[in-house]
Amino acid sequence: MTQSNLERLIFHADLDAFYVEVERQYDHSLRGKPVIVGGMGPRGVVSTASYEAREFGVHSAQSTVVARKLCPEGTFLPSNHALYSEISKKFMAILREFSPIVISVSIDEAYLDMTGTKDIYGPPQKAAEEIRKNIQNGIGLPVSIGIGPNRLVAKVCTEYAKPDGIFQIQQVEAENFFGPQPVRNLPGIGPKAEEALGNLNIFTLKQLANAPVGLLRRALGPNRADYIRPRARGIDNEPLQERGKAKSISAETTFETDISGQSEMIKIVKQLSERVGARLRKSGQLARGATIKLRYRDFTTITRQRTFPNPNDGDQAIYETAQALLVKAMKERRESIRLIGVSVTGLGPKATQLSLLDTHPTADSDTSFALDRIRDRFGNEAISRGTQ
Ligand code: TTP
Ligand code: MG
Repeated sequence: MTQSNLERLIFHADLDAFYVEVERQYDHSLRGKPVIVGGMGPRGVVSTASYEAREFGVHSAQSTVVARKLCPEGTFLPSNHALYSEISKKFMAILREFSPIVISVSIDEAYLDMTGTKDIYGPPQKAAEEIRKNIQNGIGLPVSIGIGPNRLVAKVCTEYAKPDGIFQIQQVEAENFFGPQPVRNLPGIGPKAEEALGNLNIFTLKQLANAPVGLLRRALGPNRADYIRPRARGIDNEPLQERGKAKSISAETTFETDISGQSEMIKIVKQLSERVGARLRKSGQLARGATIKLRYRDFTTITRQRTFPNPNDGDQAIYETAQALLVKAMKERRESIRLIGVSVTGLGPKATQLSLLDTHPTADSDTSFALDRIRDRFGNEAISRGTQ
């Protein structure tokens, strides 16, 4: 399997039947048997069930009373949250040994950005095996790992990896892999959206991906429809970052008269990139990607985003990415523009990110720092990199 070192590589790790497996470490007689952990009172609910108990139809959030009826031979245990959260911390700490960018999303689940780690850990499957081995050795628990080009595909892959396995899908395979799956398999589609889509005779992700935009927008609302449609093909360009902590630094220019020349636009993108870059470096953070915003003469506004091969704070990386996005957008819609904006997204602390992922020398960053100092002393217009 070929995978360039710069392609995005996201792992999603999720412990198997977490609470049950912890209990099994203390009582080996529970291994291989139906075990249910949860609230034991009359109003208690199942926290989780072992895979053996799942065969009986027992599942999380079900009433324990119902679970007992479905699986009378199961062992029912109360949960011990303090213990589980202590083990969860150890789990996350092991994951952090493999990547500085680990986003934990629940007690037993996290995303790891493994982009550019091939030289360190070898191919993704091997890296995932290594993680599984360290988790087994460190906390004695089985874990499943989904591997994909983005968070969305990695998450869906974990479902196929479970239990106790690894499953990988590359970006080129993602559309075919997603196509036949029911819409409900797409993270973010709950029972309500499933029903709304079913009313439109949309049952599979392929049908969802190919559905007319207007129809979807009416059924799901415009924002949700626009968000979900590319995801049905396995496309997800969001940088890996804590939800709700999304931060960006941006600069934009509105023109007194609309501009139409591409070289003029590129010049402006360069200035905006340098402005954003200087603010980014001052903030002491690295960005994971850049975005451009274009507003056309008729006020329609688009944004286009792209992730950097490595977290970065150099002007050149921002400018090159923003320029490529501009050129691409202009190919799609050649029209005069009234506003251009450039921003950097997916900001994170520098010290940790540089340590592992950025194995390349940061000449861009160093040069940009030097230019910042000159600009600080002599003003913004004093010096500018040559346009290539
Ligand atoms: P999950 O990862 O959803 O489930 P799991 O680890 O038990 O099983 P698997 O990942 O193999 O499918 O949730 C992790 C833990 O969170 C789970 O062990 C118990 C707890 N939990 C609840 O308490 N209530 C719930 O409704 C769910 C879904 C999980
Ligand atoms: Mg789990």
